[in-house]
Amino acid sequence: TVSIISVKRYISPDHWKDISHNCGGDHQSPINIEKTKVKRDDHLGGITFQGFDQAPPGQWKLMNDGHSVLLSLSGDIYISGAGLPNTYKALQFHFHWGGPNKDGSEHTLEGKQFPIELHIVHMNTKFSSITEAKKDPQGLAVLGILITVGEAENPNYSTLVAAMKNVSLEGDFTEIPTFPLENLLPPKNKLTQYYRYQGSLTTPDCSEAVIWTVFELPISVSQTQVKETKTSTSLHSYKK
Ligand code: SG7
Ligand code: ZN
Repeated sequence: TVSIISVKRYISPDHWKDISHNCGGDHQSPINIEKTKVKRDDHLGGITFQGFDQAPPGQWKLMNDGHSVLLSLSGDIYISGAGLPNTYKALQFHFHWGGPNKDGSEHTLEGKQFPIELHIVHMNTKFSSITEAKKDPQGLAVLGILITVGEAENPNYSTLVAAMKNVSLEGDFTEIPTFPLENLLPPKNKLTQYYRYQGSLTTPDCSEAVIWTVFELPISVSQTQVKETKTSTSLHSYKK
């Protein structure tokens, strides 16, 4: 008998523009954030978080999509204010990390890369699908949370890392109990310190449809938790 095996071709980020025109655009993410080039804008103000302080009913689905480990959110979770042109609904969050011995944040601060980066993806409520939202520069709003190594284990992160071990291969999924999303944000009194710019999705098709908010302060997890994240799952590559 002959078996036909389908092989997924590996495409490095340098060649993403060959498969998706957007990836060669002028407003591509991620970026290196340099303080000397940032302008302070006191009119932006703080983000209004809605539904971040409670665990919605039911469970959330965690899956390995090949580029990241992604958690599909349910419940009424929204952000607005802070210069955003509308209210944005939280759809999913996911993580980016490097190889076992390589940092993996996508955004860098003054050239410094962090071990892991968390993205909470929100869609402008005037749209009803990602496909529509991706065509508009104000279609999506992503919150970027940098993750650094600290002394203590982060209890909020433990459930997630434990569940990641169940989605080690592309296409795998599992269910996990919901929790208040604010558990994954920097401390409340630091949330007004963020960087804002107009950018793109960081994976193909690289649509330039994202209002980025990258928090200045990282959250911290233990060295063991970083290691567990990096080894739990196998993924493709990133721009960084
Ligand atoms: C990951 O990054 C997934 C994608 C996400 C993409 O591949 O999380 O999510 C889905 C649902 O495919 O794309 C549209 C979208 O959220 C890029 O997201 S990112 O720019 O925040 N890294
Ligand atoms: Zn991302």
